[in-house]
Amino acid sequence: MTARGLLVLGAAEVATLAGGLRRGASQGEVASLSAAVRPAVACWDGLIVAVGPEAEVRARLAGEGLDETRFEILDATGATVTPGLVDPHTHLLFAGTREGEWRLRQRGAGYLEILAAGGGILSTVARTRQASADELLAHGRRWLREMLAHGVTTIEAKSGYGLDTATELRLLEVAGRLAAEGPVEIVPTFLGAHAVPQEDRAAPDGTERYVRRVIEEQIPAVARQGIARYCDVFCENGVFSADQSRRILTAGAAAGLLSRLHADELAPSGGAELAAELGAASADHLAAPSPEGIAALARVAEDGRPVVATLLPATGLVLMKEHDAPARAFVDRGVPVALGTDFNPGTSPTPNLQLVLSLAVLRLKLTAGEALSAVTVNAAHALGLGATHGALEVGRVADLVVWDVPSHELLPYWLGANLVRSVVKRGSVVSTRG
Ligand code: IZC
Ligand code: ZN
Repeated sequence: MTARGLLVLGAAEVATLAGGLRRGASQGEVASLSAAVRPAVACWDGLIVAVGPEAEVRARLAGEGLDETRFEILDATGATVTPGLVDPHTHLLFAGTREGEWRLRQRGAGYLEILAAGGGILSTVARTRQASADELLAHGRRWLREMLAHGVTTIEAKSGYGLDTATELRLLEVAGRLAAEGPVEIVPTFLGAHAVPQEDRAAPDGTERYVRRVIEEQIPAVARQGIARYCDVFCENGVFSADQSRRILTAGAAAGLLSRLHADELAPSGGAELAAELGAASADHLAAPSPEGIAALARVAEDGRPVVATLLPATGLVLMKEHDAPARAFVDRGVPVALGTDFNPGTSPTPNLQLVLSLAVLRLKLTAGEALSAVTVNAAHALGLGATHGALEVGRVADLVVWDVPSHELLPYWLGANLVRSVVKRGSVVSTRG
C-alpha cells in the first residue's frame, strides 16, 4: 500500500498563518503553535487534514478513518514550519541578461534614461523575440528549480518581453507548459503593456498606437488562448499613463482578465489611485506613491475591498535607490502588504524570496512576522488564491516548508543563507537539502 499521507512532526514552531488576510495590526500575526504543544501537520491527498498538537492530530486522523501507516513521517525536529512561500510578482520568462546596466547606474544613469536609449526592457525584448519556446522552457525550468529550492511553491509569472502578439502568446504558452509540469504552481499574467516597442517609438503617436494594439489585438488573442488569468500594465509617467493604463485594464477585464498593475515604481504616477479605483487584485512596487494614492488604498481597505500592496524591495536595491516603499505607512493605515521578488533581468535578478524577507526587515522596516505574512497568506490573496493557499489550515493545499531555524524570527536574520530543509508541494516532498 503506497503512502498518500504526510505527517510533519517535531517542529519547534509551526507558523500556520491561519485566519485570513493580514492588514494593520494583524499584519504581523503568524498564528504559531510552539514546541510546548508538540505541533504536527497532517496532509492527505494533497490537502491539509489536521494541524495542531500531535495528540489531537493523531486523534483526528483516527476519527476520519485515515490509517497512520499510510502516512510518511517528515521529521521537522528543531525546525520552523511555514506555509509554502508564494511569490506574487515575477517576470519569469525572458532571454539574456543586463549586467551592463549596473555599471551605468553606478555612474548615475536612471532607469527610464536607459530604457529611452533602447536598453532596459527593450534589450530584453530583442533577445526574447529571438528565443524559441524550448529555450524559454529551459530557462523557466532552471529558475523555477531555484525558487523551489528557496521555499517557493507558487508564483505569478508575467509575459511582457514580447510586445508583439506572437511573442506574448509564446511566453504565456511556455508559462502554461511549466505550470502543467509542476511542481511549482504558476499564475500567468499578460503584460503586453510593459513598454512601447522599438518599432513604435519613432512615431509621435507611437505610444497611443501601441496601446490600441494591446487593446484591439493582443488582449483578444490572449483571452482566446485562455492561459493568462491577469492583465498587468507598467503604469508610470514616461511609460503608460494612468489613463492609458485604465483603458488597457478595463479592456482586459471585459475579456475576463483580472487587473493588477505596476504602480508608482519610480515616481507618483496615479498608479495607486487607479488600482483602488479599479479594485485591482494588487498594486505592485509603490516605491513612490502620492499621499493621495496611499489614502486611496487605505480607503478601499477600510471599505472591505482591499487592494494588496505588493512591495518589491530587491528592486530598490538593484536600482541603487536610497528610498523604498513606505511599507510602515501601508501597515499603519490598514493596507494589506505582500512581498515579491520581481524576478527579472533588469531590476531584480534574484529568484530568492528569503532574501526579500531580509530586505523587507532591513529596508522596509517590517517585522519578521509582518514580512512572513506578506510572502504567504497575503501573497496568496494578491493572486486570488486567498481561500486555498498561503496558510496551514484544514482543507487548504498542503504546501509547506521546513526551515532549519527554530523560530520564524530567524528567517530574515541569516542574510543570504538558504535555510530550507524540505519543501512540500501538494503533500509531496519535492525538495530536500543537506
Ligand atoms: O525588465 O526592467 N520595472 N519592469 C518594470 C521591469 C522593471 C523589468 C525590467
Ligand atoms: Zn515587475
